[in-house]
Amino acid sequence: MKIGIVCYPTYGGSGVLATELGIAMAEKGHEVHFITYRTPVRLAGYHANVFFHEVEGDSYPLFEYAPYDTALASKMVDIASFYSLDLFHVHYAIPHAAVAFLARNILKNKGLHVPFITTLHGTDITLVGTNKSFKPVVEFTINASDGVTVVSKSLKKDTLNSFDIQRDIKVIHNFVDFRRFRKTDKNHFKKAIAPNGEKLLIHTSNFRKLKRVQDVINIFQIIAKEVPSKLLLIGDGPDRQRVEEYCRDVCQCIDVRFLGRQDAVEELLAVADLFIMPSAAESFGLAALEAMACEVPVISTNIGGIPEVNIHGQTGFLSDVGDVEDMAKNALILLKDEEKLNQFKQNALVQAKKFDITKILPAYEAYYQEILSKV
Ligand code: GMT
Repeated sequence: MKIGIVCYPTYGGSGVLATELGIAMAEKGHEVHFITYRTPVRLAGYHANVFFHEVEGDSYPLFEYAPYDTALASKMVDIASFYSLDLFHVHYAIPHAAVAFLARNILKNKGLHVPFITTLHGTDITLVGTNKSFKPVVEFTINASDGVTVVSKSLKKDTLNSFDIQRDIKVIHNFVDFRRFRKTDKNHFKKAIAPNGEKLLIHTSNFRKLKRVQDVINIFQIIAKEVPSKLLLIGDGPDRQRVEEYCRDVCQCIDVRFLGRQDAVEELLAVADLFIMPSAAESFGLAALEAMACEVPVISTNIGGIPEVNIHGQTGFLSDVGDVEDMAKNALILLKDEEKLNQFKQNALVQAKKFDITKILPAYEAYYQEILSKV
């Protein structure tokens, strides 16, 4: 198949998943064309069968903002026509589903039938999508897509509850690539970070408000009073500065390291004891899955799709959003009992294997075929 993938190229989960999916499809022999405004962060290096097409929006004195949607639609039409694409797979509804709808209609007018599949990832439904500035367009374009997938059962429920949906929606969970995310021997790292055998806690996110990174600091504060520990915070985003200042105020940042964006996050996960995810919204929790693949149990909230990944009392623990005492208490149960911690580490790996890319990829491939068979 010749597949056009449209996604955000940034550190967000939707862009990460879209990129990993595209690369895996290309490795299976499909021709994959990424169409977006910058090289996606996980598209490092050369991959046979992978093309990248940058969307360039020219500025003009009349535009306050360059009209990205129009530039993207034009690029999609150009690439689909020149490379004879079979289908588009667009990730994150806003604005990609509406743009794909436009591109599909322009191509149809030229006698080309290029269907599009929309994958809903989370905040395009739960936060941004229901904003009245976007809702009518999101609802219309979900219904007008040739195929729609969501990344969890929870997100499917949210979509059906928030919009008037007149079509099937297929659940295809997030996945993890074990060639990259697995426990490796990085003990020299551990010695450098935790020289006295302290426990190592880790959080990765894009530091948006809904990630509640300040809760991570508060959880850590409680834990560190009872068990010698270190905390690594990986990532960057709008809340980083505020949280770093808060951290300086409450604990002078002793034992807490802000590492910013890290490409080799799996090397840090490989030495971690617990992953902390106190999010207020999470359609799936890809970062938690990547941690579990590296044998790191997860202390998280019970929101959205997280319970489909992190099993309470087996692979970690679930708490209500904002209940930092409960999350700290749960973390301490594991940190104070080496045998239990090791059991949870093993359970986390077993659970993560259910989401191995080699199991999830065929579901996407079959769905592509199903949509193409209807054209
Ligand atoms: O929250 C992020 O980091 C980015 C966001 C996105 O849409 O780009 O991620 C969403 O998609 C991921 C991949 O499908 C999911 O694993 C995340 O749970 C989801 N984030 C939210 O729902 C907040």
